[in-house]
Amino acid sequence: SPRYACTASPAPDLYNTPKLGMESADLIRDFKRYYGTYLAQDKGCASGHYLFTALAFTLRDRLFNRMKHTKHTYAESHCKQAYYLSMEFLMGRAMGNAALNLGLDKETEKALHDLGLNFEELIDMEHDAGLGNGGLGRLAACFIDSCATLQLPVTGYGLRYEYGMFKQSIKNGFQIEKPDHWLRDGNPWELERPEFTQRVKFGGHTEFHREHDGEMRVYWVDTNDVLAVPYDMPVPGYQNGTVNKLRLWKAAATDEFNLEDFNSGSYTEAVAAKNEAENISMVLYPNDASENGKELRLRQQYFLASASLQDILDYWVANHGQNFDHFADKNCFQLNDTHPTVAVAELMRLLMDDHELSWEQAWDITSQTMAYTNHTLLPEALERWPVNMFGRLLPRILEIIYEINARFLREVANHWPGDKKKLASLSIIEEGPQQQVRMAHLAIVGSYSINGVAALHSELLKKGLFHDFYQLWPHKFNNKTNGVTQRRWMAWCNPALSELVTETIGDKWITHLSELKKLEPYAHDKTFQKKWHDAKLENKKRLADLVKESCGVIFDPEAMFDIQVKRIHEYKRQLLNVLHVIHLYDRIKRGDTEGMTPRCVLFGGKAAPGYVMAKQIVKLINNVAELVNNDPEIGNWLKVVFLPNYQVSAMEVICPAADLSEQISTAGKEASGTGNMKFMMNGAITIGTLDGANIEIREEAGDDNFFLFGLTEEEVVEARHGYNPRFIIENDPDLKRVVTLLEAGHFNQFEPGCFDDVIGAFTNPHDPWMTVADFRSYVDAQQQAAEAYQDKERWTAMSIINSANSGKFSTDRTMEEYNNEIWKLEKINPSYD
Ligand code: B1N
Repeated sequence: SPRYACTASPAPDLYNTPKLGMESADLIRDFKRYYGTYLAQDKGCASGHYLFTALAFTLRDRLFNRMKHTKHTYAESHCKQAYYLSMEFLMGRAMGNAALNLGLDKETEKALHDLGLNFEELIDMEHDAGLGNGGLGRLAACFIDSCATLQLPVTGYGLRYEYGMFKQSIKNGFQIEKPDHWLRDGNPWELERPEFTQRVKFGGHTEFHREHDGEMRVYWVDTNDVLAVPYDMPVPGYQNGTVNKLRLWKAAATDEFNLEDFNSGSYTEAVAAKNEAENISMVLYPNDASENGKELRLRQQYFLASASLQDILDYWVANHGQNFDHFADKNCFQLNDTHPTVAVAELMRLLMDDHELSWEQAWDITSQTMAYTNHTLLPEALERWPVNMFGRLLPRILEIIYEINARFLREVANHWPGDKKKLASLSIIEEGPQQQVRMAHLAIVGSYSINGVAALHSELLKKGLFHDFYQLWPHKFNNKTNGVTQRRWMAWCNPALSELVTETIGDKWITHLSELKKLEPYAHDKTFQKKWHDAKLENKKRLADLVKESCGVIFDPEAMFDIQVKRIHEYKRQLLNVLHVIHLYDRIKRGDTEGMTPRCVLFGGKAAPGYVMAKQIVKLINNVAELVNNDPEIGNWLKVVFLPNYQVSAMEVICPAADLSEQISTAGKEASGTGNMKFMMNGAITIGTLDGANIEIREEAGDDNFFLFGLTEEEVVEARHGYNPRFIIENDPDLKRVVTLLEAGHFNQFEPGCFDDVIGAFTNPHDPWMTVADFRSYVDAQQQAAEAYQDKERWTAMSIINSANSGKFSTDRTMEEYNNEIWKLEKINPSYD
């Protein structure tokens, strides 16, 4: 593997220390010790892998010391703590962030330089920790970053997947998936903590026994247990001494699991059976915003919930014994969507069966500590588990859910006397040919707070999906508009812009993003504009290099960079973007280039492996790109690429380089979006619908600094009746030509019928995404954007104004709101020096 091959740089001289400041000298001392002694490398061949690892260990020492200290400070203060339970933490790379947050980025660069090494090259060695699908997983990563920076005592709990999000490559225009064995070369950022191993039960049955004291007790027996081994990853705050913890569970087989078979003479079969247990944390399910109902997924969810809660209860018992009187004042659990929601029933079980609390005591604690965040309205993402499967896998948990439901339905009956329909529609158990457990209902019944992730989304939850629950418990519902951390998404990934911003308004924006507002007075300042434009140009060159390397296509940095990167999904409407690209192609071919701006259109994103339509859209983008890029008549007017394997580290190069940010989902479908915020922060201008957080982005940027198009959510609902895409196509000559090209097979000349399904989808009167309905206003908005781009001063002013008004979209603000309105934690300063 090239990872272990000799690098261009020679091995560092281990015996000669350059004269440097204290910090750098310490870094060099530790780096050399890890490289030369711990990793036993010597002079001659330097391999990137060992250099990377030595530097990671050097930084990791500093992180773990602070992490220990932070933990002790929390323990001594007896503060309330919050736990963020999530099936996904899309962390990306850790090294650059660690150096920045430790305040060692400059020193590290200098120290390595003095050793003849290049920091950036080492940073590029790191595998992304791709333990998430997209927005939901990356949000969790930004949240814990902000909590550490705000010095909030918050711990993340997740799964240590052996295989993260698959690696995507493109062959013949089609997406190919390859496994992402991100741990193969070791993960220097984690620390195994076998002493905190937990045991998680599956299967078996329950038995009820009356004890000597006359109390009934429940025993869940004959189970197949799996061990949960924790691995801790440090989560550093920004230069404040706080390092919080992300605890990820790995599944391991118990020994007795194997023993039964062993004794019956099948030793090898017994050892092989380990797989069944260890499979639980093997792979991340790669479906964004859709559920597949597989039993292994439910196993994963229960494994996360049970291991995490047992860990937290052990910590409680170690400090308070079996007295749970103040447990609810000192703990709270934020559920990242319904994925960890089985925690509601698991906490009941642990408190009753293991800690001998009554139902009432356990329910008071559970319903005062659980809080649920909803991330989507799409019906295909709502989790439901067949009661049969649930009962087989988690019999005790199902009993508890039945009891929660029985008590809840009594409350419903009191609220709506005699209303059978309400009982059926609100019940946690869905009746029908196949009974199902509705996880969202369990989450709502069990939680004291329920929030959406952008203003519109939270309103739609109350109006639609959870309307009846809102009638019952209006006080539980609230909004928490998403954000992103400006440490990674500006300070780290956009050094050119960051330096300019800091030299202009100081560096407070790194922890107080609203400070960016102070840039607004410079929006029309010629000198400042020039510097802003130069920074953008530098970033565009960096992206052009990446595009050239991975797609073999030349992007002209002077052209408009028009970018849509996100999961491939019909509701996100990459298809609408392609139709516009085809429209531009058609205009150029007809010589109608008046008012046109040279554009480089970049697509990126993964399609879920089983999502056939999404994969065909990927193929269409690639076929259109192939034709456009190789047509001399098109020349520099238009370039189109599909950048393979879009991931966190790619976004770090992409978002600083964007001019135009595509946020074009069907209104009402994108709960929030967070890519939109990264682009805005880095000075891109949004072309978008009134959907999710776009609405708030436009409010902050001002109507003049946003290219709005498309139906509103209410208009979408309205326009569904009598929707006739064929009629619209016939009456719009531009669209008509686009569709004619597609139907003539112009983009699939040697692949007949290849796009029939795609064409069928957007021309169907039942197309839920209403692509054709928004085509005209989209094309018009694109034309406005093209014209605005030609006026360099105007565009640069718009760019500055967008960035200046992005303060709201920091997760620092989001976390302050979660804390003030849901968690109510006090900030703890570990004052580490
Ligand atoms: O969560 C993001 C939002 O910004 C996006 O708008 C939203 O689409 C995204 C099941 C999901 N919603 N639901 C999921 C992911 C994985 C899975 O297995 C659902 N992802 C979102 C952050 O709030």
